[in-house]
Amino acid sequence: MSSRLTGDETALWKAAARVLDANWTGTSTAASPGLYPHQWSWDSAFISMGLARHRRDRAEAELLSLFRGQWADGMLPHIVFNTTLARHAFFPGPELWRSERQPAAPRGVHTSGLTQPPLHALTALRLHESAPDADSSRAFLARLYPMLTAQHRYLARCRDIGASGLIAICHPWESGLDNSPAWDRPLAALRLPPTAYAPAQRPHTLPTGEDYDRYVRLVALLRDAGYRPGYLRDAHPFAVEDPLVNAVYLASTHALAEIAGIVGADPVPHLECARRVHGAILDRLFDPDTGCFRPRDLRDDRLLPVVTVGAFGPLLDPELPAPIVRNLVDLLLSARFAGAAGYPVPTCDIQAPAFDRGGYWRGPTWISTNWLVWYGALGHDLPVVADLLYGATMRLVRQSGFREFFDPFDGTGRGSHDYAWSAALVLDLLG
Ligand code: 9YW
Repeated sequence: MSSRLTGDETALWKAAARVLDANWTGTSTAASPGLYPHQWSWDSAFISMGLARHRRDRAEAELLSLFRGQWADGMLPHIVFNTTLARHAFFPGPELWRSERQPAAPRGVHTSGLTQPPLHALTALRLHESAPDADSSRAFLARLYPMLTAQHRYLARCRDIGASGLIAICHPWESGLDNSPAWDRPLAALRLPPTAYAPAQRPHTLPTGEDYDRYVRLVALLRDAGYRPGYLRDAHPFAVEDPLVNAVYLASTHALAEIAGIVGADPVPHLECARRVHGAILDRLFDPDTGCFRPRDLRDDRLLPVVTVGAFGPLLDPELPAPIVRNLVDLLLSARFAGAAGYPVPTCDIQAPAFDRGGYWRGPTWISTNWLVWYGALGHDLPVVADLLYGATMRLVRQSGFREFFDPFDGTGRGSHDYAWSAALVLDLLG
């Protein structure tokens, strides 16, 4: 803990550290006690950043434990199941994914067959930047580098479905923003076979009903096709290039180039990949008419209509042109986002018909997306925006605790309590 914290900040820091301690399973961190008892991929990356400020040993263990679930083709799954828990501790559990039947999946560990935003190289570099012991940190990076490289190679080889340099998500869960209104149109267009899974098995705080039914059917299609890259590319009905996912991919690709330099590997292939992704984000996901970024549906080659918090993802691109940065800041501060929300950043444009202040990723503020926009703002030297996000995030957790998500107007906490990434990212922000 930093010695320059005020009394109030020290209390917050200690409360956040207590959440991470309580959620530690001995080898990794449960995303939230009760509701999400397993290890989720991008949660793990955020959590590791917080652990780095509190329990460095656990920060490294967290990432290594996640990569135990990495498939032979490099795919890093979005859930690594805790096999010591009852089989039905979370639905959908291993029985939906059946990873044990996939030749590429690791033995002795059950995983999902989808991935999530590839934040991990950025996390690894951030861990290195705050490391007390440079030699041991370099050794850790050298151990992780081949796994990170394999993860990025998988994405470039198997997820560049549009042959554009960008990676595509094949399921809303892969975006991390599960029921975002961004996915409404491609989901509505699906013609899917019925499934045997009953939505009633889900806890009431999670999206259920017709959308949920579609999520499960999409998984069944992927699974029955053996999660094959050829199927994903040519036949799977859901394939979207998302600006937030691709901006995270780009930031992590830059981080991978830096890590390569630190561990004595060649950074050039990563820099070349970064150049391509940067160009493709601008060419394919920026809409000059509205001045913002939106996801591209690869199945009908159109930009999706709703503007969400994902529009600010490209602030993570260090080379984003200055006029576009200004557009994004204007949009962020406007009445569509921070201008009308006491506790920004709402996850959907407040003026969009789909906006729902209590609807999970359809409006509420989340600490993870706040952190990503804050980090992007710092990279573009936007102290006013960064301070706004820092201040809003601290007010949220002071007022409502480490909740899963928050009402963007009055800051009421919603969803699960003691949510690990909310605590971890507060530790990272406090420094
Ligand atoms: C689900 C664990 C996950 C996050 C996702 C979030 C939620 C629930 O919780 O998903 O059913 O997978 O949407 O981003 O990783 O915290």
